Amino acid sequence: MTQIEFSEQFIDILKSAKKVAALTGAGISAESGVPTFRGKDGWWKNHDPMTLATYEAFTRDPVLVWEWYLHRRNIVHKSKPNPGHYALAEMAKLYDDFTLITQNVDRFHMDAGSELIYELHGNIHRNRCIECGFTDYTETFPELPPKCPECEGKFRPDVVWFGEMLPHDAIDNSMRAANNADLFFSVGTSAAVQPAASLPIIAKQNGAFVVEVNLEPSGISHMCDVKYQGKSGEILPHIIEKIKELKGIDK
Ligand code: BJW
Ligand code: ZN
Repeated sequence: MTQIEFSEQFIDILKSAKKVAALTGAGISAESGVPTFRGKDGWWKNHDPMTLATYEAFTRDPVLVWEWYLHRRNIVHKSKPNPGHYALAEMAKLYDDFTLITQNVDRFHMDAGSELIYELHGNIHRNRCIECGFTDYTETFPELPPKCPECEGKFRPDVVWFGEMLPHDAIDNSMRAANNADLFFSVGTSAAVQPAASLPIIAKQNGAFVVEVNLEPSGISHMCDVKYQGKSGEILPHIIEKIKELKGIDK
C-alpha cells in the first residue's frame, strides 16, 4: 500500500478539528467497479449527457434513459463498497460533528455503515412518479417506461438531472456543513458540476482546511491545502489510521 506524507499543519488540524465534512464523487466508487462520468473510461466518453441525464431526454426517449439506468443499477447491484467508503464511515465515529455529502447515487456509503448521508443527486435504486411523486424501490418492471402503481403515471429514476434542482434539505444542510467546517475533504470528484462543486470552495472561503483525494487534478485542486493524488480506497484508510494514532485510539 502507498504510504502518504502528513504535513505538520495537516496533523495539527486532524487533531484539533471539531467540525468535519466530506464531499464524495464518482471516483470513490471507481474501485468498486462503477464507472465515473468524465475521464477516459467515464460514461460521458461515449454518451452525450444531454441524451441521458436531462428531463428533456427522458421526455424524448424514456425507454433509452431507463435502459441506461437499469444497466447502471445492474452494475451497482453486482458491486460493493470499497475501503474508501468504509474509511468515511469510520471517520464519522472519530469526529462528533461529521457530515458526509455525496453526489453518488449508488448507496455504497450507506452499505458501508455511514448513517447520515446527504445525497445531492438522488438515488439510483429509487423510482419516482412524474405525475404524483410516489416513490418506491421496485427493481423489475413488466414494461418500459415503468408505470406508477398509484396513478399509472410514468416512473422515472429518482436522480437529479442537469437543469433540475437538488433536494432542498440535502443541499441546504451541505451548504451549512461547508460553511461551518474546519476540515473539509473533497474525494473522487472532478468538481465540474454545480452546485456540489462550490461546497469545497465555500468551506475554504469560510476558513476550512481543504484536503483533496483524487487520482488526477480537479477543478478545485488549485485551492486545496493538501492534495493526495491517488486512489481514495488506498489514501483514506491511511488518513483514518493517522487520526486514530493522533487521538490515541487503538486499532
Ligand atoms: C478517483 C478515482 C479513485 C477516479 N480515487 N479519485 C450552464 C447551463 C445549464 C446549466 C448549467 C450551466 N452551468 C452550470 C449549470 C448547472 C449544472 C452544471 O453544473 N453543469 C456543468 C456540467 C456545467 N448543474 C445542474 O444542472 C444541477 N442543478 C442545478 O444547478 O439546478 C439549478 C439550475 C437549473 C437550471 C440552470 C442552472 C441552474 C444538477 C446537476 C445534476 C448532475 N447529474 C449527474 C447525473 C445524474 C445522477 C446519475 O445518473 O448518477 O450527476 S451528472 C454526473 O456528474 C452525476 C455526478 O454526480 C456528477 C458529478 O460527477 P463526479 O462525481 O465529480 O464524477 P466525475 O466523473 O466528473 O469525476 C470523477 C473523479 O474521480 C475524477 O476527478 C477522477 O480523477 C477521480 N477518480 N478514480 C480517487 N480510485
Ligand atoms: Zn403516480
